[in-house]
Amino acid sequence: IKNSQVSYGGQGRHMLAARLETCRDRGVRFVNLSPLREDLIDAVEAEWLPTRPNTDTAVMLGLAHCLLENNDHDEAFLNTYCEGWDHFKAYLLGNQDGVPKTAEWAAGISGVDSDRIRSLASEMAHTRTLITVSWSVQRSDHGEQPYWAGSALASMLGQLGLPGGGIGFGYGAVGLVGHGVGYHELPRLPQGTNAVSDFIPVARIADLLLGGGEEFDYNGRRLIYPETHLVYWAGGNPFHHHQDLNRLAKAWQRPDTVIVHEPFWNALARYADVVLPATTPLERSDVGGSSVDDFIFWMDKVIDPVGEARNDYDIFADLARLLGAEDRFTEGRTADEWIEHLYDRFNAYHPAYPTLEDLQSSGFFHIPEDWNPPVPSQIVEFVNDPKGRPLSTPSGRIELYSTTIDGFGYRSCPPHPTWLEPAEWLGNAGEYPLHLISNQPKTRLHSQWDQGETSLNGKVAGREQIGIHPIDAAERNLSHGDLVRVFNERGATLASVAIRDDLIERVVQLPTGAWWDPEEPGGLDRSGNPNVLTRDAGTSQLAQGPTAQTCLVQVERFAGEPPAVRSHDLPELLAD
Ligand SMILES: Nc1nc2c(c(=O)[nH]1)N[C@H]1C(S)=C(S)[C@@H](COP(=O)(O)OP(=O)(O)OC[C@H]3O[C@@H](n4cnc5c(=O)[nH]c(N)nc54)[C@H](O)[C@@H]3O)O[C@H]1N2
Ligand SMILES: Nc1nc2c(c(=O)[nH]1)N[C@H]1C(S)=C(S)[C@@H](COP(=O)(O)OP(=O)(O)OC[C@H]3O[C@@H](n4cnc5c(=O)[nH]c(N)nc54)[C@H](O)[C@@H]3O)O[C@H]1N2
Ligand SMILES: [Mo]
Repeated sequence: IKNSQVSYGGQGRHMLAARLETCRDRGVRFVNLSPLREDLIDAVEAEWLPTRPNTDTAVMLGLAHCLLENNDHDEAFLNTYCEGWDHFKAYLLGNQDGVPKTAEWAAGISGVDSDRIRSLASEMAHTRTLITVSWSVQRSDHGEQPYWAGSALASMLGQLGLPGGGIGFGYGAVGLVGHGVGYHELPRLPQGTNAVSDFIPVARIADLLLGGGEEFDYNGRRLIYPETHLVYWAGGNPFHHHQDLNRLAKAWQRPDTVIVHEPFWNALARYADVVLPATTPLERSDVGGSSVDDFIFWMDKVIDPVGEARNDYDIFADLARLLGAEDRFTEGRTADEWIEHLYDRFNAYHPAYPTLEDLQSSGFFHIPEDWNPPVPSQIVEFVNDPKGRPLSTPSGRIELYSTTIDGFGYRSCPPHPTWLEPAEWLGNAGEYPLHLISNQPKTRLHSQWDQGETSLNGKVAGREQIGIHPIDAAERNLSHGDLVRVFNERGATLASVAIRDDLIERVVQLPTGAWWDPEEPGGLDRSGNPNVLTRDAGTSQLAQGPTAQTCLVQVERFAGEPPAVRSHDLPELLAD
């Protein structure tokens, strides 16, 4: 629920909590496998199976082994719809590595009771079961594996394509779940084509800046980090989203010039050579909506642009003029003229929608549900007609073993779902004994409006709160509200202690989004930003995604005079 208030779909009305309660009322049982109990609202009366971070793949393999052992797996489904069941089965049985992936094996890794893994597997096989895997588990070392293992487990249950069965991804992160609205059109800007075909996986930005000319693996290709002399950044805040911010700050010194568009004086603006002040949505008008929500909005300009702030569009239009491409960029329209043009054209094809003028005066329009009924998903069509509606995989089927990935020869991503020990986890913790969960913040979207009232109300003395188990707090002689230093070899930050019994022992939780506020370059962060601690390494050679949730830390009482938080201070402006 924390995450479904601000993301796409279901924003016109927040309905996810009510839909979950309806499920409960109809007898759906919820089982929450997570280090945090609060990942499911109390109202659904979930059973919480406390799980060590980054061990989901082991739990799923353990469940899969139980199904196999008891002949509870759907052999017919596996043979009809899946590729490579024999390979995966051999891995579950431990034929090659000598390690059968039993419930006891999974319990030893994950901390989930082996008897409960056994009984859960049986319950899953003998009732309609939906497995949902949150997006968060991909942000860890070998983060590809939990999705693949989950898909394999769901295939063994054989309920894919059935109502209320199968597997879903990211249900805890979008507001559209249970919405009953199909995908629909909205007015939108033409996207053009990028003249530059070079690219990097987004999480590899520091590697790019530090490693010009170096080669790296990505999805079967060998790519090269180009020499980078100029960074132009508009939208997004790398000093929020990136891992190991002290490393990023060093990398950020490499290019000759950094130009950013930013409405606020956050770390991105502070670390740029040129800051072009951009307007916020409150300083301009727009049409708001999402292709999976049943509302469209007129977003009226509330105030005139503050200071010298300008719309991103106008900044880019001026640049296009200087580069001799103004007409191609603007097609002769101002930002407001584009809104009119795009909306009117949309309206011509969709005459049942209000005119722009009507939308402007009513403020919003509720799209009737029967205008865009949901269409059957790709998986339903595939299950109904596996030959006629194949999946987009190379074999057209669900691949429990991938010959394509086998061909890549990646040690960090074998050709079938595999348990691989993460670089940092409770199973190898030493000097840094606590696993840090840095999840999405309750009181913001990422780093946005960190300076606002809602965000500030969630902090103590301007710093984020770190959740810690009573036993770990007692070991460190910590009380609620104490100031602590959270650290590892990558960095250190200050946070306020919140003692909680809804997370597991040796797990601490510090949400993302506090504006980065180092005392000096590479020094102590004063605001409680977890990304000075997280590791900057790719998930694997396959996806090279970020691995923020693979992170061990230590926590100690902060001795001495606490430094003031300076992240929201404004710069001193020099008069012309
Ligand atoms: N309020 C708010 N809502 C948001 C956002 C925001 O910033 N603020 N951001 C939006 C965006 S862009 C996204 S991508 C989504 C993200 O959606 P998610 O990825 O689902 O969100 P998180 O809150 O990071 O993680 C959800 C939970 O995963 C659990 N978790 C962490 N590691 C593990 C693990 O190894 N195993 C298991 N089983 N559980 C684990 C944590 O307990 C955490 O609370 O949220 C969206 N919604
Ligand atoms: N440790 C850890 N790190 C994470 C995650 C995690 O779970 N743990 N989650 C990751 C995920 S899923 C995501 S999506 C990323 C999010 O990372 P980002 O998307 O980079 O984070 P935001 O804070 O939303 O950045 C938006 C920036 O745009 C600015 N802005 C707002 N409106 C405008 C505008 O109209 N014009 C311009 N030019 N700028 C504007 C804001 O001031 C802000 O600085 O973080 C990632 N980082
Ligand atoms: Mo995200």
